[in-house]
Amino acid sequence: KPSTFYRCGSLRNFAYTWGPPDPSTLKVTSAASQVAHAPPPMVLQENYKHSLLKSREQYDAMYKRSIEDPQGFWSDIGKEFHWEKKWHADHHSYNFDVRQGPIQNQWFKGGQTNITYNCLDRHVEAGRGDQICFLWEGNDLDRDRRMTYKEVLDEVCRVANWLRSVGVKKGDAVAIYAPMLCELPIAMLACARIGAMHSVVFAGFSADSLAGRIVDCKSRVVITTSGVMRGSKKVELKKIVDNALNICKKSGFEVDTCLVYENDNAIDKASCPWTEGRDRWWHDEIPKQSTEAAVEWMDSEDPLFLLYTSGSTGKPKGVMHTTGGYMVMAATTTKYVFDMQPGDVYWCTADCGWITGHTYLTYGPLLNGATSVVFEGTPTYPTPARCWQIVEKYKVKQFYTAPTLIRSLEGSGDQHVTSQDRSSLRILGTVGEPINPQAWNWYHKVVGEGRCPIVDTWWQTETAAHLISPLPGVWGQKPGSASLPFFGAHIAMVDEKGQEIEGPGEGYLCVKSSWPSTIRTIYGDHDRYETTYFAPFKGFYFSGDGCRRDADGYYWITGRVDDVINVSGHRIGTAEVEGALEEHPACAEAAVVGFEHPIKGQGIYAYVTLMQGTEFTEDIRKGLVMTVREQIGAFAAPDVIHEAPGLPKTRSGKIMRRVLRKIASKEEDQLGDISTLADPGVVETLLKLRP
Ligand code: 6R9
Repeated sequence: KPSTFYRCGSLRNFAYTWGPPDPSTLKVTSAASQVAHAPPPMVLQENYKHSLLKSREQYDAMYKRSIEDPQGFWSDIGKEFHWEKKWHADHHSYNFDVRQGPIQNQWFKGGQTNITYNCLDRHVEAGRGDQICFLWEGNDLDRDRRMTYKEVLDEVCRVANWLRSVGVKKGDAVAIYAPMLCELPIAMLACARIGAMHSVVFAGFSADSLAGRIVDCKSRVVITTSGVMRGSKKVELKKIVDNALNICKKSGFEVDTCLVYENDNAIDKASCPWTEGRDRWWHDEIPKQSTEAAVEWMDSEDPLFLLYTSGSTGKPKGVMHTTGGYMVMAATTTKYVFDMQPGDVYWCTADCGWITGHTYLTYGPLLNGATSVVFEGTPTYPTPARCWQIVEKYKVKQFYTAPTLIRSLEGSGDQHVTSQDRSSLRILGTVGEPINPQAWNWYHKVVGEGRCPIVDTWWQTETAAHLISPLPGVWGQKPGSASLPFFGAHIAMVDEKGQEIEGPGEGYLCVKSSWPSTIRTIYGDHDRYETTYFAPFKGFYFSGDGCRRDADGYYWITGRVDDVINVSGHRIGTAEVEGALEEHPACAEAAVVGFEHPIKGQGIYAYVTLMQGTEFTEDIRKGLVMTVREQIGAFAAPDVIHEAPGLPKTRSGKIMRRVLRKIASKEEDQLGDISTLADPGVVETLLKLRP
C-alpha cells in the first residue's frame, strides 16, 4: 500500500482549484464566538513598563516606518548582527501578486551570515560563554542539566564536524526525529552551522509520516534517540525510525546514516534495535570530534530549514525558510514581544517539532543571549503542578504556552498553581489557537497574579515569526485579542471578493507585503506555494484564518476558514485524516470536520462510510481510530466516529462540509439550505445514527 503521505486526501484534493473560502465557515472557534458581540474590557497593566518602547506613540511611529520604508527599517535592525559580508544597499524586493509574475521575497540580498554563529559564537566571543544557554529539565523530577553557551557551542561544533564527516554538505536536508533533549536544538544549530537544512519531524508522528517527510526532501541522514519517557509512558522512537526507514527503502529511497542518542532512562543501548553499517551511536561518534568547526557563510537567501505542515489539501507541505530575514525577524520579535534581555530565563513549552520550538525556543532566545528552558516531559506529570514547579525552580521570567494547556491546567484546580512561587514571572504568552477570555482571565489572575501582561501571539509556520501580538506594557490588552500588528507586518482584512476592508469589520486575514521571515516556497513545489497562499486573493498573502477588527484596530482571530483543524494548537488537515481512515480495509469513504472541544479548542469528528455489507461495530470503530494513530500519529486520532451510510453531497459529488459541521456541533436546526443535496435523505439518516 502506498503511504498516507502520498495519497492523503485522495485524488479529489489534488486539484488545486482553490476559490475564496466558503463564507459560512467564518465562525469556527469557541473563543471567537465568545468575543463576537461584546469584546471584554481592556486590561491596562500599567504596572509593566516595556524596557525598549516607552509609549504607544513610539510604536505607532516605528510601525509606520516599518511599512513605509521596510528596507530602511530592517536595515537598521540588521546591523545588530554579525554579517561576514554586508548586504547590498538595495537589498529588498518582493512580489506578492500572481498577476505580476512569480511570487518571490528577498531580504538582505548580497549579505552573508550564519545564524548559529549569531546564536552562539557571537556571545562567546563577547565573553559571555559561561552564561547558561539551556536549562534542561527531564521528564522525571530528579533529572536536570545545564549547559553554558560555550558548552553548547562546543557540542554544536562536534556534531557539525560529524555531519561533514558523513558527507553532509551545504544545501542537503537532515531529518531530526527526537524528543526534547538539549541534543535536539544542538542538532538543529549544527545543521545551520554547516548550511544543511534541518527538517525536524515532531516525535509524535508515525513511521509513515516520518517516511514521507524524509523522502520528500531526500534526507540521507537521520538524527534520533533510542526512546523517550513521556510521563509514565515509554516511547520506542528508534523502532519507529526503523519502520520509517523501511518504508523509505520500499519507495526507492535509502537513508545511509542514522545517528542515535542513547536516552537511557527510557531505552538503553542493549534494547535498542540496530542496523549495523547504517546506525551509529552518538556517544561513540560525537565526543571524538573537534570542538572547532568552520562556519559556512550563507547567502541571506540560502535555505535554513524545512518544516512540514498541514494544509487544506494534499500531502503536508515542506515550508522553506531562508537565512537572513528569518534570523533578523526571529530575534526582533523575541526581543520586543517578550521584552527580552540577555540572561533572562525564558521558558517556551513548545516542542522543537513545531515552528514555535524553532523560532521561540531555539533561535529567538539564543539570538538574544537568553537562557532557554528545555523540558522533556509533559506538563501534568507527575502532577498538574509541574509547570509551576519548573517556574519556581529556575525563576522563569517569561512563560510561553498554548491555550489548550492553560484550559487543562485551569480544570485541575488553582491549588496546583498557588502552591508554587511564581514571583519571578513577568510576561505570559500564548500561541497556537485563539484563547477564550475565560482562560485568558484565569491565566492573568491566577498564574500571573494580575501583574503579568499576556502576549497573545498570532503567527504561523509560514510566517515563522509573530505578526500580530501585544507588546507588553505598551498598550492595553483585551482578553482574547492578539491586538496590533508587529513591525513590518502589513496586515490586511479582505472580503470574499478580495476587496480590502478598512476599519472595523470581519473578513479574511491577509498580509499585503513581504516581511523578512516570509515563507519562501514549498519545497519542490513553487506552484503549490503560489496557489495556496497567493491565488485566493490577488495581491495578498492569505493566511487561511478569519478575523475581526474592532474600532480600536485590534485584531480578533476567529480561526481557520479552510479545511485545517486546530487540535490543541496542532494543525491537522482534514484531508490527511480522511486519507488515513481510508487506509482501513472496511472504510469506503471518510469526511472529517472540526468541532468545538472544551480543552483542545477543536476536536476531530469523522464521518465514515463502510464498505458494503460491513457492520459498524465497536471493533471497527477502534480499528479506524488505530489506523489514524498509525498513519499520522496519536495526536490526530478522531474524537468521534460517526457511522455514515451516505455523505451529504451536491449533485456534482462535492461533500457539503457545512452540513457535516452543523451536525457535529449539534446545530442541526441551522442546517441552512440543503436543497442542492443530491439526496437530502442522508441528513436524516445521519441524525438517527448520531453516536
Ligand atoms: C505558531 C503556530 C498556525 C495557525 C494559524 C491560526 C492558529 C496561531 C494563534 C492562532 C489565534 C493566536 N493560531 N496563533 N489563532 N490566536 N494567537 O501555531 O503555527 O502550527 O503553523 O499554526 O494556528 O489558525 O493559522 P502553526
